[in-house]
Amino acid sequence: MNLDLFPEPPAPRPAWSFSPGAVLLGGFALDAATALLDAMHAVIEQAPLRHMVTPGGRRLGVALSNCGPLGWISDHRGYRYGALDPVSGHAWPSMPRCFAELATRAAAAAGYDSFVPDACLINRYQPGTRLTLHQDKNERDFNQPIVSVSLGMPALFQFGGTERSDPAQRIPLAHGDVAVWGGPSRLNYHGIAPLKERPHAVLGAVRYNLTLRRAG
Ligand code: MD6
Ligand code: FE
Repeated sequence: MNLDLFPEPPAPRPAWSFSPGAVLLGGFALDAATALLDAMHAVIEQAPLRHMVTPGGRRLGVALSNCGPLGWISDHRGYRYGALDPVSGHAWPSMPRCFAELATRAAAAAGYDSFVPDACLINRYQPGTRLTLHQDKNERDFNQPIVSVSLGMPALFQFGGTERSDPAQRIPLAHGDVAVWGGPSRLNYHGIAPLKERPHAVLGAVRYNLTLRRAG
């Protein structure tokens, strides 16, 4: 019998490699999720989530913010990293220690030693939000991996090859999952399929993604 006082723990999902140099660590962030969310909410109180504009004039469906010494920015001039929040004119909020520690541990678990992030993008998705296929190539050193933490509603990660037209795998991402990728997959195209409305028990109809990078 399963009394409510002792709910079944989620079935462990092992780590698996979905492409050379790319590893999905199932549930790796579950133990830290409450601390990560508290810290994230403190960051977005200082640097609110906003819809940036692409160089082509399109409004991004994902709402985003940043913390750490560098933040990712999109505007009519292009995509880049910058030290200042263009909305406030102030430095981005500092990176919470629990973000950096989790990123270093996850990178090591995926085979990337001594990863120290200097930028964290915070992305918010709502039902229907998608992220079209793109490459992450605004960082200086492509030898550094990226650590990506999923919180809240589940999503389908589309993961292609180095050409936009390459076929894409579809990888389910759940609350607490951490994807680490680098090496031969570092410049592969990827995106998020339009989010279905499958509310998370605690967060509701929202998904947050933290991507931790070495940008500078
Ligand atoms: C997301 N992630 O999971 C979007 N990029 O919401 C990304 O675009 C991404 O997860 C580089 C590496 C890992 C990622
Ligand atoms: Fe990306």
